[in-house]
Amino acid sequence: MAIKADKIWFDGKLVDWDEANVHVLTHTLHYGLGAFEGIRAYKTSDGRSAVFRLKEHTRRLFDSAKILGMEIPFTEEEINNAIIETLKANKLEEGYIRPLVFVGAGAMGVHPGTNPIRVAIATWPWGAYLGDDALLKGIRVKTSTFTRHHVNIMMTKAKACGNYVNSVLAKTEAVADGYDEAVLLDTEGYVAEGSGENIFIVRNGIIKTTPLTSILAGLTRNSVIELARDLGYTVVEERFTRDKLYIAEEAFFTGTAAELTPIREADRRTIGEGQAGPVARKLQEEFFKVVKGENPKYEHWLDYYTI
Ligand code: PPE
Repeated sequence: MAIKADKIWFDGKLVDWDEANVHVLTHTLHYGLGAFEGIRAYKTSDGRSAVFRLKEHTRRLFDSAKILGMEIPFTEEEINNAIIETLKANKLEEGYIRPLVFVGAGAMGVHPGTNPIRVAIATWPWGAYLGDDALLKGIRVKTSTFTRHHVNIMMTKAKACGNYVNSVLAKTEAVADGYDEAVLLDTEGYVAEGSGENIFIVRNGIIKTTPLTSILAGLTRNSVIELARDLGYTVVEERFTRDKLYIAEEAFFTGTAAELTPIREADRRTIGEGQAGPVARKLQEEFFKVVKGENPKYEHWLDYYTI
């Protein structure tokens, strides 16, 4: 799917979409050392728009850069402002936001040396990540033949560009095999996460999700845990095996792009009733209320703007 908007924020200023280009010797293109974010903005019920958990996403971008030893030549506040500026420049009432920090061209060789650290922010309209039916009906997943990262091989707390080779391999395999998404196991064989989502299961009414050890600390995961506890559900962060997923009453993915996507089948086994279950549906409903500004308790997760 081709995406497009008018402007991209690039190293401190807005440039035309078609002008936001880099040299082929861009260091990150060769070696993968870079960090990115995925953020969503939603149209709120009062006619304005709001970025969901903007500050936390920007904080994670800076954390990722720190882990990777990259110094971002802007402050967090400057990036927060730049994100809003880009959404406005593109007249986007809602959409997806992709900040990217990368090592520019200069010297080649593994050592990034004094190559410039560059920052781009793109925004574009992006609907349901896993297809229009996914949010309502749920998706089919496959346990990947690719293992998720070991904590001392890739930096799993960083949303690092290079980490996503593993995700692309797993996703491509799953789609080629006729599934919607991959579930990756960790290096010890426990369920870790999707190629671009965190994972939850429900059994005996208790919601369980993978602990943060080797997965990306998803902000949707964090939000859903808080919303679920607020609604009176018990949520435990505990590792579980793939067969626990098979016998779950419900399972679902969370992520900025995927939002809250129910899983209806795993490795050809129907999960629960084979459709979005009541817990997933309830949490989805609450989540969409929050992002649309319909729950005053969570106003602090929203940064409003108007076009
Ligand atoms: N795990 C992984 C590996 C991951 O990539 C994401 C986000 C998450 C968990 C959930 O994190 P959060 O968005 O903070 O709830 N994946 C992003 C990129 C997806 C893509 O295809 O690109 C996203 O959802 O924006």
